[in-house]
Amino acid sequence: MYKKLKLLMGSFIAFAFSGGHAIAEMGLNLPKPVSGGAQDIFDLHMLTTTIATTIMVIITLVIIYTIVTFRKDKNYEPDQEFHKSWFGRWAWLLVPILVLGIDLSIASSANSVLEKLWLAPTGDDVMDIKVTGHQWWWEYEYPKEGLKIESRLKKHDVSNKLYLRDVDNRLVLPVNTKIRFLQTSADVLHAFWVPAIMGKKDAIPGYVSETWAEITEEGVFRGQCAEICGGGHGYMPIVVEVVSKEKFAKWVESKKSVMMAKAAEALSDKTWTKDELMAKGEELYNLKCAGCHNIAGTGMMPVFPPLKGSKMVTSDLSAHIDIVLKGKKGTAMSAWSALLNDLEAAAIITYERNAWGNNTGDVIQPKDIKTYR
Ligand code: HEC
Ligand SMILES: [Cu+2]
Repeated sequence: MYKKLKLLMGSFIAFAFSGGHAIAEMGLNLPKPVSGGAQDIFDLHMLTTTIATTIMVIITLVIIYTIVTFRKDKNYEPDQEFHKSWFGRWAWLLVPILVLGIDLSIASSANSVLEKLWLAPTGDDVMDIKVTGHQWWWEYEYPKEGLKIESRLKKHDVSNKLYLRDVDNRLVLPVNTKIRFLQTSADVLHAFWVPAIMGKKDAIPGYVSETWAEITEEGVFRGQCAEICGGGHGYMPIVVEVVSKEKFAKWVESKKSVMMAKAAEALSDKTWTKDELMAKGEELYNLKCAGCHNIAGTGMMPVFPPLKGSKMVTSDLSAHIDIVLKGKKGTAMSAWSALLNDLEAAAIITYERNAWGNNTGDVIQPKDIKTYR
């Protein structure tokens, strides 16, 4: 028995310490807010926590006092006439009034915070960011700036402090600017949430929900998808980098030139060699498709089919191109046509048809994709 208990204690302690990285992240309070809205949420949280803690302390003291003072071994005689006293009569009215008063003082501040967070500001000085949740990564669009960014989990080893909290491409935003986040989803419910910056709303397929913030501090702020969205829900962190307006303008220019170069490459009439397509395809596949179909193309049955040895991938080319561009309704295989240019789609499909022993020898060129669009 004693041995068993020791074993149990041992495993409990091991478990508690194995959560080291999670615990390192765990401050005692909400993260420090860096926008008016987040500050309001923070203040509301402090108000309710203060009220709740005060009530808890008072009640605990009363209970302790009661237990100690009125205990049986002191031969305390219970007061049988208590309900006839002044307090005994009025307590039934006064206590509910007190409780309701506390409730309403919380509710009215909560309501004004909600009203402020609910409606995003509009106007020329408001910057829009379209946030699209995908299984399992984030797409950020800057409509006015003409920019698009794909942000995915950066793989880390478990000992890293930012384990599961870092991404390849950050959402870069200017400081002291009203920003409206237009959230939607390409597949299932997600929620774009960075606690230091704004309130939380679901990203819903076929619908746009708004959150907004005016961030008053430069820095790096982290969040997570806050609506359970399938097996990769824990693998779609959010990293926002807030920079000065000048730095932001420079960043936009540099990103834009990279985007233009990529677009020009895709539009050129060049005929690509198999090796070039395979190299590009492998990189893109591992980044965008392997989350479901696996690096080794083996899929994850029963939901995600293997591409290695798949009948479609080894024979039916038009069905293969079709499912990659248009997806398959009602499954997690979404349409990639808007997310891949002709070159990228050609490279990925060439890779899938030749990797992992698929060896079809097929080489798909960007112009082949164009005819399918
Ligand atoms: C979120 C998960 C997910 C991602 C990411 C994903 N797929 Fe799929 N894919 C699926 C599912 C689920 C199916 C099965 C659909 C069905 O029921 O027929 C599928 C089917 C396929 C098929 C058909 C296989 C067969 O034998 O029927 C191909 C080809 C394919 N995906 C290619 C890709 C490519 C290329 C990418 C990356 C650009 C990709 N997929 C990304 C989930 C995913
Ligand atoms: Cu999600």
